[in-house]
Amino acid sequence: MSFAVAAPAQAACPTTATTKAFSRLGDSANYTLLSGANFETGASGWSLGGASIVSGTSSVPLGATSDAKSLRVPAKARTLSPKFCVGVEHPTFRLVARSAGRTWATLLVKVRWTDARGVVNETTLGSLNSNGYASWAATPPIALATALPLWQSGQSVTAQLVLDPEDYGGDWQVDDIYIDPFRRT
Ligand SMILES: [Ca+2]
Repeated sequence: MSFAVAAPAQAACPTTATTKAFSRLGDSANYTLLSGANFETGASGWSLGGASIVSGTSSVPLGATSDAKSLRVPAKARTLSPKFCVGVEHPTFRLVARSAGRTWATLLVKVRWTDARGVVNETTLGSLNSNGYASWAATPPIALATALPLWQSGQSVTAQLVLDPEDYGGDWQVDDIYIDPFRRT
C-alpha cells in the first residue's frame, strides 16, 4: 500500500457531541461513542459478520448503569462498524474488550477506509492480546488519524473499524468504542 498516492477527500468532518467517557479511568479527553458501539440498542449500520449482541455489558464503568449488552466476536467473525468520518482531529480511539477464548487469543483492530479515488484500504491499528483482557479492560488510546494519510485540517476519510480475531482460539467480547475528536472543552 502506498500512502503517497492515496489522497484523502478535502472535506472536514462534522462536529460530534462528546463526553469525558474515560474520566473514571484517569483519561480526561473528550470522546464520541461510535454509532451503536455500546450495543444497547441493536446493531444498526453494523456488519456483524458472525458476531452477535449478547447479554452482559462491560464491567468497566463507562456507560449507563442500566447498560446490559455487549458484542460477542467469535474467532471466525469479521465485524465492520458503521462508516464514520476521520480527520486529523481524531487522533485516537479506545474500546473495552474481554477475551472469552483461549489464553493466546489475539483481536486485531483495523480501519477500513476509502481514499478520494474510491480505493478501499485496510490498515491494522491495534492487536489486543488475551493476556491483558482475561476480564473486561479498556484499551489504551489506539492511533487512528496518524495511521491514515491525513496531514492537515479539513482532510478526511470515510472509515469503518474492523474487529477481526485471529482464526484459532480468538473469541472476544467488545463494548463501548469511543472516538477521540480532540476537543479541549
Ligand atoms: Ca454495553
